[in-house]
Amino acid sequence: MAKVIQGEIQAKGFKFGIIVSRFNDFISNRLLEGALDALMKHGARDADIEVVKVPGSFEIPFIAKKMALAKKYDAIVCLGAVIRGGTPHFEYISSEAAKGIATTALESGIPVIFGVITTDNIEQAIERAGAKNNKGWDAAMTAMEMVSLMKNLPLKK
Ligand code: INI
Repeated sequence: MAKVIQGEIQAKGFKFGIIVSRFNDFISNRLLEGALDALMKHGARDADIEVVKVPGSFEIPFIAKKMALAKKYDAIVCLGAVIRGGTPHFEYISSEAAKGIATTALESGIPVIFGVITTDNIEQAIERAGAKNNKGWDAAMTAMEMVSLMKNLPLKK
């Protein structure tokens, strides 16, 4: 039987940075609530979490890179809501946010989690930021699993 390596979903002993976009904050604040709820319910303490607010999702990668390179956090959770309007703006913002977040994770070596929702309309955004289905909660769950997986990987630094 091959050895299977995976992470557990628990926050105890880890430090988390959360970056949240203020644009569409009626949605992104709900994502933040979901993420904080997930972390606290899995053993995080207030002192282990820092929340940084940025103007829009486009600004997330810049701050994510700064925070990741500071080596202060075990994982960074990025939260935002990009809602499609009638212009190509949506495509630029969502693709730069996704690309920048992925690049930051690869370059820094710490998990940087994509919790930016991209939707066609407000209704879809509300649906993904609710009490039952909350992408902020999901992003925090992914962050916890990834930090634990990093610890369990049998690799030298
Ligand atoms: N930022 C978002 O996070 N979501 C959006 O839907 C959005 N729209 O639609 O424009 C948005 N724009 C602001 C953008 O992220 C930057 O803050 C701005 O372009 C300045 O760089």
